[in-house]
Amino acid sequence: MKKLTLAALGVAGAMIASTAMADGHGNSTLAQVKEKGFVQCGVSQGLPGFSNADDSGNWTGLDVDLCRGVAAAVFGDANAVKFTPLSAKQRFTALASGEIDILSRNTTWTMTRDTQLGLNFAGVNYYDGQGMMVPTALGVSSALELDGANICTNTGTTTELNITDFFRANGMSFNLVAFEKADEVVAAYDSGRCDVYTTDRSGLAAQRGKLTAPDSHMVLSEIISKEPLGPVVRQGDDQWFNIVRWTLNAMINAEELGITSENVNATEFNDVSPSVARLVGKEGNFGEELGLDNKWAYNIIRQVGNYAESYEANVTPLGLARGVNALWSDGGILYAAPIR
Ligand SMILES: N[C@@H](CCC(=O)N[C@@H](CS)C(=O)NCC(=O)O)C(=O)O
Repeated sequence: MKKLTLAALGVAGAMIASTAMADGHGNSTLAQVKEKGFVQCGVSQGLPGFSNADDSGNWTGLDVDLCRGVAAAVFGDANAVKFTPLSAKQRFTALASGEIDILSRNTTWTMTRDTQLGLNFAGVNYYDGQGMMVPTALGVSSALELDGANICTNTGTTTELNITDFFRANGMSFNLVAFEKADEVVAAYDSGRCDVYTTDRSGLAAQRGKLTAPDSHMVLSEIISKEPLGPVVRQGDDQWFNIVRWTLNAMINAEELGITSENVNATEFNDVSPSVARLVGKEGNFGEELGLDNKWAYNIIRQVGNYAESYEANVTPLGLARGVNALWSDGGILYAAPIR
């Protein structure tokens, strides 16, 4: 397996990506995945609610479910997936080199990541924004009171860039204390080395439980950035891009149509609306056109669930309400293109 530096990717990302996609024999990602019998999914090193392994190595989370959904769509088996834990710094190289088939790791879609790395974002599965956590004992109520603060965060993230912008824009000084591993960031903040822990607000909610005294910390009200988080694939393989994109769309559309892991089975026997018939493969050739079985979305919903089921099982326990991640029809901004 080739090891690539990000600098190399910046120069020749697209070329590297198409080499990795074609595997030297002209095989598509779908063909390679089918041949090995599983999807290799890049995830975080442990972020409760999004991608987190228990003591027996079972992965759960919203990002994990997206990968299980792709496995269900491709193999009819949501367990035909293996997970590669990656730090923020390692993640893009792992995808570009072909070590993983999908990156589903609370990764923010930005313009340079789209244009410089030979990668494509297949959609957004969680709309987030960057926040700041402080010990309640620090006695501040606004980020604008943080002049001169020591700030803990992860390297290789948008977080580092946004916090720099925020402090500069507000004429404040700060000292960045950055680590590659998220657990090192948490440990440093917990030990009092930093006044502030900054990351995506979902990350703050997820990591808070790892602190010695979670209730002695507060998240400030300021949201200093847009962090649209979503799954990423290599450029140059539109079929695989579509499979990932439509797996996400199928989960969101299933929620909108009221189809769940519990009731999808009944769609086989009962009359259903034309939209539901297309989703579950009773009508049309939507699966075949993706290179899959027409039951692709049926299998995703039956085995993994719709977006709401995944959100409620994984993200709701962190205390994060649906908010902007509600469906457009419920006042949020989740809006999946239709299956037709
Ligand atoms: N969304 C941001 C931040 C992603 C990030 O790496 N966040 C850290 C802090 S929440 C993280 O995922 N930690 C978990 C880990 O490294 O396993 C990005 O794409 O750059």
